[in-house]
Amino acid sequence: MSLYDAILKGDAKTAKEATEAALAEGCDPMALVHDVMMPAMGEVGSKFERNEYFVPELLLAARAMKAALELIRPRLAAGGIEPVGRVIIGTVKGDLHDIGKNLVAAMLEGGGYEVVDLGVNVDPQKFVAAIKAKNARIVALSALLTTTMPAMKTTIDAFKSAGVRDRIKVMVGGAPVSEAYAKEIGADGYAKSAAGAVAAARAL
Ligand code: B1M
Repeated sequence: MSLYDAILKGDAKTAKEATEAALAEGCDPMALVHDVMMPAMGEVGSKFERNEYFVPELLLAARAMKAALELIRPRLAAGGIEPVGRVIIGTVKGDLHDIGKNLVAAMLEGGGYEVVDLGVNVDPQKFVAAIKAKNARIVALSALLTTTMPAMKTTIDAFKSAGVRDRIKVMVGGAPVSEAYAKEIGADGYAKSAAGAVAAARAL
């Protein structure tokens, strides 16, 4: 079974084996992510919209995608570059999607950033505490749901209330987020993709 089909069917074991085989054959890890894994997740999402898949199938597909990404992540992060700065990353409150956020974290690590990953469903106050404790210059917020995008604004507002907004640059991203939305909520940067996140962090 191909890696694409393994993710589509939620078969983590086969996804892992197919990824190992592709990497052993010399496939570019980033090409695997963009040309095979993300299209497979896209099809999973389309099936969900057509009521052919339900939440259990999404979970299985996510598990298969994560199994494959576990093998790819060290290669993305193996830049061997001196740390250029520290980034705090998390998926905003109410949102449990973390595959894209994990990819962004891996790309940032590969780009030489030290990444503090707060996980998913992160309360604004948890971001505030991390900013105070970790002396990071950039905070990266991810959201995958139209219903959790407003939590990005709530989080930025919490930075202002806590008096830490001026210490950091805020970068936002995730499938429903746009550059216009980033400006509207007062973020400093926006990236459409994981690779774009590295360029956005550098610009900030
Ligand atoms: Co959910 N889900 N989901 N889901 N899910 C979507 C997002 C959805 C589009 C599916 C659909 O209807 N077609 C839809 C959202 C619709 C909307 O908001 N309008 C949806 C829904 C509705 C839901 C639930 C509400 C379903 C329900 O319970 N009825 C529920 C919500 C739970 C919650 O969060 N509170 C839910 C749950 C789940 C699972 C938990 C089952 C699972 C997630 C598991 C996990 O992440 N550990 C899941 C999955 C897997 C998906 C889909 C199928 C795949 C998401 C994914 O991983 N994509 C998704 C449909 C889709 O995307 N086609 C869907 C691959 C990933 C690499 O891409 O995350 O876009 P992405 O990340 C990209 C960019 O966006 C960007 O870089 C990444 C790589 O290039 N990026 C950033 C991301 N963050 C960034 C931050 C940056 C910069 C770039 O800077 C800071």
